[in-house]
Amino acid sequence: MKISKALTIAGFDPSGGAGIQADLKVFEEFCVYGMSVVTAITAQNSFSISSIMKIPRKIFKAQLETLLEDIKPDAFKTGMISEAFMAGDIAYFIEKHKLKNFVLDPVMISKTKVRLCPEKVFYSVQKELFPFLDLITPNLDEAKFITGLDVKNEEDAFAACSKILKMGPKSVLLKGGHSNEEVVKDYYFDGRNFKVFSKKRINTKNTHGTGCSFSAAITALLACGKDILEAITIAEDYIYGAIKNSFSLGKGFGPLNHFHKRME
Ligand code: PXL
Repeated sequence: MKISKALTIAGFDPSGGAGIQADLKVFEEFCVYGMSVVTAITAQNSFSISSIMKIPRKIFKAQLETLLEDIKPDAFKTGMISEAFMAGDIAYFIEKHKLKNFVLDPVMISKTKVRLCPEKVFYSVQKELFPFLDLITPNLDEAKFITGLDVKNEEDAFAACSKILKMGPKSVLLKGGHSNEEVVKDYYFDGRNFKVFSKKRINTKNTHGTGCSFSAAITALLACGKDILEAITIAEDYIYGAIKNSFSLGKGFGPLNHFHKRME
């Protein structure tokens, strides 16, 4: 029996909705064996992040080194990167172990408006990691930060995606969920194919960890051997179902329903 393996390099969310916790839950839903390297421990619930401990370099690097000298993931993703050295260390191990199928979710600010990746750190991410990316999944704010462009329509989206591709990633999925539109549009571009995924907006506040879960689903599907566009197409449907079946938990933003497929 061949079991596909995926790795997430991300932050720890005790509330279970975002970060490593979300990623591992999603990997499991696609029958992919999940592994994780932690970048930061957040103290958070559904409405706030009260404290963050960034993982010191020695143990961050040791996690990657020890894991990867033994097991090679079929695909991997990064989420919250809290220190500049992490980008350099990840790049080093990508080259050393010839890691493939890399999805980067440029996590910058949490839903509760806490900065998870300082701007200065993101410049290191850009320099060290963009050249290795098979896919980057920015939301509108992150795309604006990366490109300086406001995306208000399809033409803007094409321009922003084109600009990001020039920085190294092989493909971009620009997520429109943070717009105020009734139809949510995600834009995919790989330099040849430009595709728009449109969905009717689901009105719910229970969307904690949507970005993490989405990039985790794509990563899991890449680990299973799907190509990027196929992986995104399946992940779009999975996330739509997970938002549609999301639930209230705590006083703030509840989580997605990661196991909705098993409840049908
Ligand atoms: O959704 C962004 C995100 C990523 N990673 C961690 C988080 C959050 C948002 O709260 O806590 C660890």
